[in-house]
Amino acid sequence: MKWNFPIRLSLLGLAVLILAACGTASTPQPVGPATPPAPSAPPASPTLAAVAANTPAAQATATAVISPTATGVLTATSRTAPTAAQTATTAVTRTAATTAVVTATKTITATRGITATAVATATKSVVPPNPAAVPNVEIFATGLDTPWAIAFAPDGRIFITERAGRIRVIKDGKLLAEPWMTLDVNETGEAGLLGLALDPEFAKNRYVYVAYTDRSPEGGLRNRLVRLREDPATGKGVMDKVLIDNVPANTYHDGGRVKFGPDGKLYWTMGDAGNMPSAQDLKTFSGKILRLNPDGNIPADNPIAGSPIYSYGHRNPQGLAWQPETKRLYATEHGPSGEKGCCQDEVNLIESGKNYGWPTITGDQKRAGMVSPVIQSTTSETWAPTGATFVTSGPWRGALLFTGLRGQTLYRLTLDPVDPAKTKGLDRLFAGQYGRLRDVAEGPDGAIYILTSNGDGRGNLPPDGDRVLRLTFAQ
Ligand SMILES: [Ca+2]
Repeated sequence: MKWNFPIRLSLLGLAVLILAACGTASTPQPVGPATPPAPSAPPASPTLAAVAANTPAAQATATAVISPTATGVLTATSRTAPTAAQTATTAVTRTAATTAVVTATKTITATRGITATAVATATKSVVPPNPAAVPNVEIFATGLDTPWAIAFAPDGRIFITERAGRIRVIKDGKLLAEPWMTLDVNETGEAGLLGLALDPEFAKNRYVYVAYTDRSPEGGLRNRLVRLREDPATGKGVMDKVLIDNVPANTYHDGGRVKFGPDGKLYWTMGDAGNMPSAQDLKTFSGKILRLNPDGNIPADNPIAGSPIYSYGHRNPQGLAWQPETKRLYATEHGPSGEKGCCQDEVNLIESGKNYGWPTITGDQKRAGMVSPVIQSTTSETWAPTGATFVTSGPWRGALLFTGLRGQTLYRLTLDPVDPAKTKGLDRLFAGQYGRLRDVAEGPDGAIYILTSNGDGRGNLPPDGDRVLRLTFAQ
């Protein structure tokens, strides 16, 4: 027994979905309504995906979905469907620079001896990125004091740290006057309240993670990573748990970036706190990128058993970003400012357990057992790089953006799609226009948000304070 499903149009009318099914059956079942309606909005995922789904009574339907933002390397995947008698395979191919094809195949053997195979293929035009596209820049919020990190809650709120210890919230486009929480920090030099990340399950558990510098009971500076919690009764933050305490601190080189990786682990960057050799010492957390479970325990697959150290040999890393399709981690790092020459700010491809060289090597120097940066700013240019993010949508998608303090620039780095340790180009945007730039992040609305840092003692603060800039592109 053989039958064909009708051709359907789906995916915003752009993708053509050809659905065919064949099979044998002792009692052929009528072909009911096949796939549910295609989603009216593009999938959020930047990767290509194919989904095969079953209808009851041993009929097979398959739907292929292609994200319009798909770029880069496409891979084939396969999986076994939840019940033993079902198998599904998905193949993703790219037929041209601007076209991608997803084929999903599903075979079902059901209880009544029916075997059905469905094949679905969807083709979608993929508009190529246009790095030359010029964004509209909106001053989204003003009146901030040295903001350091920005993060987006699933309920639409935007959380921003201010280095003096305040966690501010933008709700419905307005910066709320009253902080979500004020922490007792020690704002001195580059230290104070720094990074912030929301738990991936924030909607359920309301956990917020921050890193800050304060004074220990003995009076010395220390860095700590803590978990906060939003009290549902008040909508305000309260201390929940100290995850790592008493990490050496200084008035400078305190790292401070806090982010969740796509692996669900919590990452925290730590600078050398002015003690250069400590970056090579695996007994201290200075000069490291640390990786934790969200509850503060050590992940079993960390490179050093029982240690949160994920990579070492860092001077002062302050930006983390994961390439969406490959999950590769890139980090920005401040190069020397006199103690070992000048400049040579870095972007590194971070891999588990690797040594990034500080203070033994700088810039492009190489040494066995150490990893040199994918790009560095040379001895004649200073970026002072901090926040970083990959762009997943719009004409800049695929680029790694990072902000510069001293450079007063938004840097747009194009990585080599073949060799992840090489780059294809670096563009410098808005040089000097908005002053010192601290953090950059892509919002859930696809806009790019940037924090200025002109009130940090090293810039020229406008009368309306530090700002959140919002970058969008004309449709
Ligand atoms: Ca290095």
